[in-house]
Amino acid sequence: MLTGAGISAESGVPTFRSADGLWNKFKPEELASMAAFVANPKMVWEWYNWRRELIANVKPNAGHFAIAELSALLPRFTLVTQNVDGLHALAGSRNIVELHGNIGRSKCSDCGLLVPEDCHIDPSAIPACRGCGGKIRPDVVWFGEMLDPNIIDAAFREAERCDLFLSVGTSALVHPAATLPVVAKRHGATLIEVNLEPTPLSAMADISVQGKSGDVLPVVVEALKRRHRLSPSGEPR
Ligand code: BJW
Ligand code: ZN
Repeated sequence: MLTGAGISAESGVPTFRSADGLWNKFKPEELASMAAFVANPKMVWEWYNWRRELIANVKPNAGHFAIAELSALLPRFTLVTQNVDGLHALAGSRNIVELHGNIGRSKCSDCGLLVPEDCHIDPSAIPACRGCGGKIRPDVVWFGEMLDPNIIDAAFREAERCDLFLSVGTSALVHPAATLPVVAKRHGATLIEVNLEPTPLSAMADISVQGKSGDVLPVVVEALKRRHRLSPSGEPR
């Protein structure tokens, strides 16, 4: 399963590319890239602090909880999320692969050393890494940066061997994440998409449902439970 910003929209987290999205005033590369951080680290940290605060004050929604239920019901389940908000974990999902990092963590922009504790960063006085003196940045994946090879390899392995791939709330524009459903489909998986609007995936999906994930996913979970006659332990009845 792959999720994107749309799954958190009903929790009040703005998406990236919708009309009222996070990128409205800026192009993605103007904030989520190393070039932006080098040119204006204060602005980039102000933006991340604003988002950290927003995320700290929201809760998982019915879509997150439906996915958590699915993760408990199915014996083999992997949730690959592009989101950095940690709401899937809060909802109780298991086996989460965070492709683009986590906004709650910080790391050194030079050597990658993780800041051990959650800390507030003052954009006017960005702390230096205790290992090498580099500037501290959010531990997320920016445009032009490699994803953690172990993480992306694990995601592709799961896409290749799954029977059913759900793509939920993603515009399917950002790679390599957007390649995962294509790979799953090529390897014979059934592809189901849930999104408010059509995406580049819609034409190849076996089922493309247009609607809010918080409305659609609980229905999908109930249907899967009925179809596979799963007991709460995930074993066939
Ligand atoms: C709802 C809803 C509701 C709303 N219910 N639905 C191949 C082809 C072309 C380009 C590339 C390529 N491979 C790599 C690239 C370059 C680039 C890229 O993909 N560019 C494209 C934009 C063209 N990729 C990269 O740079 C990646 N790195 C990489 O590939 O490295 C390789 C490399 C090799 C050698 C040298 C160097 C590098 C890294 C990508 C990192 C993306 N980072 C961000 C920021 C993360 C940190 C942060 O959050 O601040 O990740 S950008 C942003 O986009 C964020 C998201 O995770 C990601 C995806 O967005 P998402 O989740 O799809 O959100 P939206 O807003 O786009 O869509 C929301 C959807 O929800 C909409 O469709 C709505 O309709 C829907 N929706 N409400 C259901 N209630
Ligand atoms: Zn460092």
